[in-house]
Amino acid sequence: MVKGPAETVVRGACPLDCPDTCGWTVTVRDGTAVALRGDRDHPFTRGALCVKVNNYLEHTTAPDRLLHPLRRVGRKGEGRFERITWDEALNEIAERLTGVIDEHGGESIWPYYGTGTMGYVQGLGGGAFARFWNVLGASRHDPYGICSKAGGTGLTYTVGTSGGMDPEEIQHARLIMLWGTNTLTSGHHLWKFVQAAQREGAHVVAIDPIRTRTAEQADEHIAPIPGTDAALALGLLHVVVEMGAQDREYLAAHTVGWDAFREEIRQCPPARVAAITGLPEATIVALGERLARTRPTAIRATMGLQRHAGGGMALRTLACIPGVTGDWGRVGGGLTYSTGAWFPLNTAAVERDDLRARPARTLLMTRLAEGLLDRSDPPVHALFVIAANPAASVADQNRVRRGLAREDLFTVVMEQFPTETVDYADIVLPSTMQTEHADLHAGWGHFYLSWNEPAVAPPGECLPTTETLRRLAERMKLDEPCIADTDEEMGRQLLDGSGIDFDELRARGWARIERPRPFSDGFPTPSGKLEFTSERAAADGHGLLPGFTPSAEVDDPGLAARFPLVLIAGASHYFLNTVFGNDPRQQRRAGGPRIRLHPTDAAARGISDGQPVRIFNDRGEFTATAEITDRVRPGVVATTKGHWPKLLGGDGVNATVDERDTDMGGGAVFHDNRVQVA
Ligand SMILES: Nc1nc2c(c(=O)[nH]1)N[C@H]1C(S)=C(S)[C@@H](COP(=O)(O)OP(=O)(O)OC[C@H]3O[C@@H](n4cnc5c(=O)[nH]c(N)nc54)[C@H](O)[C@@H]3O)O[C@H]1N2
Ligand SMILES: Nc1nc2c(c(=O)[nH]1)N[C@H]1C(S)=C(S)[C@@H](COP(=O)(O)OP(=O)(O)OC[C@H]3O[C@@H](n4cnc5c(=O)[nH]c(N)nc54)[C@H](O)[C@@H]3O)O[C@H]1N2
Ligand SMILES: [Mo]
Repeated sequence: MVKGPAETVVRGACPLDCPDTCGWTVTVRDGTAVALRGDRDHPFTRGALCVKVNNYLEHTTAPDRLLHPLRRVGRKGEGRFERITWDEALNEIAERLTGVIDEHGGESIWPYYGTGTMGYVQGLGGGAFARFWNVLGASRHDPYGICSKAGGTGLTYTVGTSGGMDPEEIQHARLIMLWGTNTLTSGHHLWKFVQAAQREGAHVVAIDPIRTRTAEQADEHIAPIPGTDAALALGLLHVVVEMGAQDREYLAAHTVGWDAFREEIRQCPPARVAAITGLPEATIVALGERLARTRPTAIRATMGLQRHAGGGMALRTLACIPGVTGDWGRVGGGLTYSTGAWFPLNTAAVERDDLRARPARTLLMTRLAEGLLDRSDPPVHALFVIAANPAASVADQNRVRRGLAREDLFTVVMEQFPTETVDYADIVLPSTMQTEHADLHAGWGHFYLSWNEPAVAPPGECLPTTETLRRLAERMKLDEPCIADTDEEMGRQLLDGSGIDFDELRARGWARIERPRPFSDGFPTPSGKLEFTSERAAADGHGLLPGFTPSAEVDDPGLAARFPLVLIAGASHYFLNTVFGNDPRQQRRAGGPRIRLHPTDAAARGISDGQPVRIFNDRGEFTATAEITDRVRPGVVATTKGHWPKLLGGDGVNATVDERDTDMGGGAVFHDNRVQVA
């Protein structure tokens, strides 16, 4: 699109791991990006960005941006480097990787990618990265457990997929339950659909142990003990069934196992659920009655409530609610978690599993410490990190650091900024940012695909992941032709068979995926129906029926005696995971790490507002400023992810989090964590 003589407007999309995947436009004058705005034409994000990404252009020119390849000269973790050329960097990497493969086999390489970019060409989709490592026979990497996999797995037992209702339909709901989700912070574009429903008289309930800014804007806030949501769901259904408000027609036509599940519900009267959840019985009864009366009811759940030992089961049970009320069958009813599963992308064509000579093990993003310190089948000898900052974002930070500090480990980190993780690299490669490379994105909070067209040339010597791997493949004499594919070719491959035209997508910037309303064409389960009883879950060891699986640490009385406070560390309003943690403007807005304590917990410890405190358990500790507030329940304390420990001169919140799996999908347990504060 031409604007003035020397001014063009280039369409793109935000690459960050937020459900909204905003459409944006970049105004370029004489080769320089001069403005970045929300794309007004994008049907879901409608021209608005967020308090973080509004300043994305400034972030691309930040003084600490990595612009050249570097080689470590100091100790691992120290962050001292010398500048080298791309030739030197690629030669050294090629030589070291070849050596590792010859000596220990391909599986001793761990290609480690995170959520820095959600792009299917450059990043999380695996994309070009996957095909390169498939050719080399490296270990496989699973990044999903750190974020959403527990809940996704639980949902899949009940409804066959983690993709639920179209979030836009929330505007038609009359009861909206924002369940373990902080919409106004972690994906605010949904809010206008919530407000549209409110204008039509909808009642909005936030279910969150913390009175977040979202809970504050809701009509009602219910604060259960963390990790007890499945019990609450069963208690609400108890009220519905007592009132005879279950949808008998829907149950008969579209579900299996209702009789058995109804028995499970009978075991959970509100009085019992009140004792488990720490909620007044009357609150449970009142919400249950409202649920019984209000059609359609929409549940918005995201990742917060599944970062617990019972997180998979929690989502499995929540997905049953619209089955009992029949709301899955009504426009504006159902549950939405992550829409990602609905996108008809041909990821296989880009990842190219067929290039593997033999099967390989899968290493979990969440288990970096174990992978580096304990695995011997074979040990990991080379780690290649892109779009991840595990030294800050992964559980058990102290052990992660010990693993990264191993002298016999060869580590490459491809990054935009000198993160905590970069400090442990042998070789650092400077990465392009979103305005400088091409990519394809699928939202996970709506039904729109985006194409991100590069707007400007990269600064310094920055390269995209794709180009880096093409050049590395040349050095390593990999003759597999597809490795030379261009970014555009991979974009086209991803759309192959999707019914979406690449050139149209590119011209408009976004495209809605065409599909029937979920689940008007049946549930993608083995029975084709919603499965209250799931043979698959039973076979996987999770029981035939949904139910309530207690948290591990929250529910451990022995541990509670030593560490009486449950710590929740959710999304920060001002950072996106650890992205922007180095941005002075965002640091100022965030105001340093804080820990929210209830007045009774503060008083019991003699802690006053604004005081620096230590938050610790057997795994580690970090420091934060005490904020005394009734936004948290007694016994619950809250902080956020996102701060860079290295800039604060200590450890971060993840020093206290255990490297332990949730019940399903190998998820991380960030909010199932007991600490003491002093
Ligand atoms: N501004 C901003 N936006 C983000 C991110 C960010 O870092 N900053 N991160 C992005 C990413 S990677 C993701 S995965 C999403 C995550 O988005 P969310 O799912 O919103 O993630 P959290 O902030 O972890 O948790 C949401 C809420 O769940 C609550 N919670 C914790 N435990 C429980 C529980 O047991 N039961 C209930 N009912 N509630 C509980 C927390 O108090 C929190 O307010 O957001 C994305 N958006
Ligand atoms: N305590 C606690 N910890 C958590 C969570 C929590 O709720 N509580 N949430 C977890 C969740 S949901 C997630 S998703 C993870 C996220 O954990 P990570 O996936 O490690 O994400 P980030 O920490 O944001 O690090 C991403 C890095 O990628 C870089 N990057 C961005 N774009 C690109 C690119 O195009 N190329 C390259 N090479 N690099 C790029 C950024 O500069 C940034 O340093 O954190 C988890 N950690
Ligand atoms: Mo995430």
